[in-house]
Amino acid sequence: MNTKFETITLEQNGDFATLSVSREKSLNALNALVHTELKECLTLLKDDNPDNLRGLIFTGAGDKAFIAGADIVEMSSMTPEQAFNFAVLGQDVSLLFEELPFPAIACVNGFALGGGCEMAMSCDFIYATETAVFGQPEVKLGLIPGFGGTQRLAKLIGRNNAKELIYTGRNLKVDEAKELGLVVKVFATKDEMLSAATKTLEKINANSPLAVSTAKSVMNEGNDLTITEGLKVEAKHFGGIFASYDMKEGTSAFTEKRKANFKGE
Ligand code: DAK
Repeated sequence: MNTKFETITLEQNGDFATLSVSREKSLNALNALVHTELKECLTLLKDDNPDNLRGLIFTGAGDKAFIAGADIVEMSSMTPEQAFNFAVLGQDVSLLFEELPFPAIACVNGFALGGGCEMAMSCDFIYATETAVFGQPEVKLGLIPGFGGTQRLAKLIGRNNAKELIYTGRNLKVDEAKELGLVVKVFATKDEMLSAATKTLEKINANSPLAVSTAKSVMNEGNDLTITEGLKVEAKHFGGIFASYDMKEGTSAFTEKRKANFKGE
């Protein structure tokens, strides 16, 4: 696929790829071009997946920041119409991470503020370095979170914790983020984090890709439903997967005491 972007990079490594926001001088702040390129790249991965990827690592260039938020310089001169278009674009990108047919791990190396924290939360889960700092400081700028922060943060760490963070706009060090369940694992260096994320993707990829992708979409769909509605969605997909090659292969391999050879079909 076309990997020639100005503000992001996509590097494939076997079954997986690493997607990085690459505006190190501005601490990888999200401007309209970053969003446009992320949207183009993620749409292609979601719809065509030309390289048959099975997992994505999402990170920021350098060691100082994952993403220090939406680009405040660009936002400061936006008209209401441009701000609306910017919001829609950012929300589209956040939804695309959820709609990818394979897992996406956010690897947070440094500041993940505002839109950066929101993009990390759009991935399936978050790994972070010891230097990672999270926060939704929008109210300090006279804004509110606009790429899903008011919704996703509350679902991830509970409404009261999310309100305290969003109303104060305070930063959160990695230990507290881990304690609250925002971060799953913490690593000493970026390299250690990226190699652990690759190992996690390898472990996931040893399972049925179809089952993993179905679990992802059922869990994301259930996030917006009542428990009764969510269980109906689960039952529908649980039944549907019985028609798959992978289900037959996985259960046969168990009874034949051999390793399953999944195809993702
Ligand atoms: N935007 C633009 N440039 C940024 C930036 C940002 N968010 N964050 C940092 N930079 C730039 C700095 O201006 C500086 O540029 P130069 O002066 O070198 O040209 C360079 O990156 C290095 O930053 P610092 O010199 O400030 O570095 P420090 O180590 O001193 O401080 C910092 C690091 C992360 C604490 C600090 O840079 C900082 O506070 N940055 C802003 C963090 C922030 O407030 N982020 C949240 C942005 S608000 C919406 C949808 C979504 C959103 C809004 C609306 N709609 C629905 C419409 C989302 C809003 C946000 O994300």
